[in-house]
Amino acid sequence: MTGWVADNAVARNIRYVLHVGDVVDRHADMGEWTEAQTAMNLLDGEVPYAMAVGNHDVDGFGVDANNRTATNFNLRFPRAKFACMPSFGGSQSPSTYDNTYHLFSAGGTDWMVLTLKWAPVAAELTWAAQLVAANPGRQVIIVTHDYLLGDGTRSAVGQQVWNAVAGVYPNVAMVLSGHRSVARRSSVGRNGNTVHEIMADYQNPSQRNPNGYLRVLEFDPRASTLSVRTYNPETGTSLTDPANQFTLSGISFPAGSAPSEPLVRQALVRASATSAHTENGAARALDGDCRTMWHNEFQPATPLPQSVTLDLQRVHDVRGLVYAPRNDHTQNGTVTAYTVATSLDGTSFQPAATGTWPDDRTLKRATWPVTEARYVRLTASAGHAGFAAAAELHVVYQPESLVAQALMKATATSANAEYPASLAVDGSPDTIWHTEWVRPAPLPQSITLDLGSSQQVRGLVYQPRLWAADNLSPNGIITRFQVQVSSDGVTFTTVATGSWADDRTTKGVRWATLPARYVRLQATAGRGGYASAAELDVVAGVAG
Ligand SMILES: [Ca+2]
Ligand SMILES: [Ca+2]
Repeated sequence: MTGWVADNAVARNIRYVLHVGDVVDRHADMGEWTEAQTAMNLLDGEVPYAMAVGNHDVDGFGVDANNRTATNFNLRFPRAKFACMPSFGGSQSPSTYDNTYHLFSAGGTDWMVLTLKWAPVAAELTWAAQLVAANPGRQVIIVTHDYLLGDGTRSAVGQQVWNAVAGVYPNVAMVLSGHRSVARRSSVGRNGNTVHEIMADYQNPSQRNPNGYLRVLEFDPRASTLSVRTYNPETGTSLTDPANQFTLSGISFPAGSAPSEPLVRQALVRASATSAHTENGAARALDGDCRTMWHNEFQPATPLPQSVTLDLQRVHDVRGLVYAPRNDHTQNGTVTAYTVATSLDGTSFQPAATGTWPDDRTLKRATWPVTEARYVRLTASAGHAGFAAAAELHVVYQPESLVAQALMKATATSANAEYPASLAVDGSPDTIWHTEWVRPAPLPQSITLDLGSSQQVRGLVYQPRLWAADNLSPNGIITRFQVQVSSDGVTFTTVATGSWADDRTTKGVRWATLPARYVRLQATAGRGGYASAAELDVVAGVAG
């Protein structure tokens, strides 16, 4: 389930993962916690996530209804792991991850996700109410375990949450819950705003189906809708009845004012350092865990400056770096003077930003004008006690503008009848173009995109076919390619040649901006001797 989310994160623009609680069935069974931890860890460095504590997750479950301490939940999902994430807002208790809030911007709207522990007590509800009131510019999604009953009315606990928070403030958009079964309602809050209350819980001890379902919530700001699908990545099946697949209209997407900070997924970045202590390699700054860090060698000490170089593995339009210092028993290594440089080739670096940061534990940022780069290098010229360390590093990018797929026509030199070229530009990562295999067409084969008119173009984004339960084949992942462009569809000029990793991650290539109406991707090598593509996009506009 979480593996599917990670695999689909870029292709589907998945911004957050929300767990409605009951991480385990038996809170005292550490084997269950280990399994849950292994599953959730697949999201580390991929997609940020928020988790609500369920009744099965607390120490008193089945024994003492008043004991709501969640010892093992906090042992396996400790606040300290998540505290330095850019979207982590804070928690009700400074020491637990029981009630948390998360801030991010998506689709032009500022959001707040608020997790409330199962059956929140008065102090927790007050904390939540104050937060919602203090953030009137944010649309709030409350995630709490017990809220609705199977008939769509609120449970006693749910009614308390409604009375204290969900029904009180005009900026509450929805309440997501689990605990029982499937139900939903839309209510009007005290201020006239619509609050969508949605429960989803798929549990059945005797059979895999209906277990293993997740909800995919797709927000469409242009249509003001929220589409909800229910999908099982293990079986590849969806539940399509109206209780499990529906579209809510009239969703409010007010324009946000918080600075948007799109981050390159850390899991796709590779890091190297000029110096690292054995236990503190550069990759520790990209693992989605605030407790681990890159640290320059200190046995024996290596003098500053030292640097970490991040390889984004493809060119992005980058404009910033977020630096999380260590947050443990010492501040040794907190970077206080820095330089950032960027590079297209990993050899020639241009300075992007230089400055100083306060010697404390807060998140730091460096920003610079948007520039094309595959490599971002942070050099620490001064640090606490003469060391350099980083708990986490994130690269901020500017989403590239893409040529509208709706205006494109795609043709290919070879295509299986059920996998035509048009499926590479239909906006769905689930559908693919694939070269013929009934009578295999040997590579090279190519797909040509007619943009409909001449455009300024500077790159191509290639989404290989994704993992799908009903089709595990990786055949056709393009591993060596050429890109050619043309103004008339007859004479083509090669603008890029290269290779891509033989995996399902989103790939790209850039070239110097030029006008073209036709863009052709020629596959010179591909998995199994085939070529396929789930989606192709053309990067429009001028670099920078
Ligand atoms: Ca780390
Ligand atoms: Ca497609």
